[in-house]
Amino acid sequence: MNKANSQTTTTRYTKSAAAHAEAKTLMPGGVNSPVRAYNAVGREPITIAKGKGCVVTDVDGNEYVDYVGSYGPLILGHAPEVVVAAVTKTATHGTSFGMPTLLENQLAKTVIDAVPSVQVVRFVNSGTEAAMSALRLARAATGRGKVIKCIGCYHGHTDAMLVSAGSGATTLGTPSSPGVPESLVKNTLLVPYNDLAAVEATMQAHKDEIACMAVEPIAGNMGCIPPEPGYLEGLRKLCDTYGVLLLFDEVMTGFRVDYGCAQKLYGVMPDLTCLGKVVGGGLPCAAYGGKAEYMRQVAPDGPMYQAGTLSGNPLAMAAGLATLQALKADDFAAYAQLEKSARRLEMGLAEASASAGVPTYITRVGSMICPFFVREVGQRVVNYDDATACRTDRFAAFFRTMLDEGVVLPPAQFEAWFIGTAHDDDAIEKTIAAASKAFVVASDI
Ligand code: KE4
Repeated sequence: MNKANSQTTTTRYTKSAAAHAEAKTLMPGGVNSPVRAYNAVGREPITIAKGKGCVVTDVDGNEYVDYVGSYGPLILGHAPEVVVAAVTKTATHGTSFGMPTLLENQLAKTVIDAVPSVQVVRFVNSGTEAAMSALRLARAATGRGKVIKCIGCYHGHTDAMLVSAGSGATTLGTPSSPGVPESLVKNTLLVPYNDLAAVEATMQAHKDEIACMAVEPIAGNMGCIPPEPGYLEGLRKLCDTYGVLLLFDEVMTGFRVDYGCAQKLYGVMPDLTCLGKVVGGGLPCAAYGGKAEYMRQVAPDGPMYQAGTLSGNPLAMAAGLATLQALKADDFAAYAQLEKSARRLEMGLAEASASAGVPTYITRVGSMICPFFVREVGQRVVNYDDATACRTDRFAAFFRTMLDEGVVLPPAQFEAWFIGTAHDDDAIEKTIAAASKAFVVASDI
């Protein structure tokens, strides 16, 4: 193991180490979301002091090119002027009312105009809340109880979705967390991602029992795994055949891979859509939406209950609006820029891993990218089994060296990296140079 990587707290990380030591006495794992604890990469987390553009600075003053991007929301980078100005101005007029505001109308109109399948939308505060609510709506609208989800896809921590796979292709899930009783997951059916036959078999075996098929149109929670050609179209057809609602969880892909989300990129229309991350521009905001015939069943139009104190709050609405307006500007110029930067990074990573003799399978959809540390050259990653077979030990070593070189990545092989409009050529080239060193270190593992 490279000497630098064996050190968890050199002088470079002294203040982060102290901050984390204190945090662990106060919060579970010293964090407010488990992935931030760095358990998958064998070192302590850095504590961030500030961010600007594509750079974050830790409490020791170290600067990093950032590909976490808050796990997706920061498509414009940290503290973009347009968002800061909008939030600051809005805050001077109040932060929350518990009464309707025009900002909610404005963001709702923007979302409905942008997302092809969404006719009516409800704002909530997190992706978990969006997925939980959309699932409840699917069950209410169909009168059916079961849901299909893909092994390795993540739809937030609502009980029904905290399900791990048993053996076999089509499995009744078992709870993936203590505190989730069997009774709450017995209606959750699991299939491998990118496997239409398993979906058809499940729908056939549970005819008239399934309310919806929930899926990330691009799986972003086991790395970045694009749908195989025909997969999404096949899900649409199967859902139509069996009277199952198709729920696209676009919390991560929404406005990320296309202004019209993955559903526009692939031309497949779901019945319900979850949004999050980018739609809130870095503030707590998410949404679920879809066809009016379903959404009009949500209270108070209809009987399906869902509520939230801070849902649609002005600060999140202002941040989301400013972000989407920036993405739309100059005929969606941001997406062309993101594509250019992401393609350059993809090529650079491929060249660096090849020259270090480290087998990788690099996936990318727009500004979501993931180098999988596969075991053999030529191996593909199309589902959870493929992803979990990767050399996570090599990824961890790669991660630690990248951090020492001033590049901070999502701290697990099973996360996507996010490129934003603030990642300029210098940042991309610095990342590729760091990766050249980090792949050599990983090759020693
Ligand atoms: P939140 O409840 O974390 O806002 O959203 C849950 C969620 C729902 N659906 C998809 C497709 C998601 O990617 C997420 C959250 N993504 C993770 C990233 N792997 C959030 C990071 C974290 O858990 O800290």
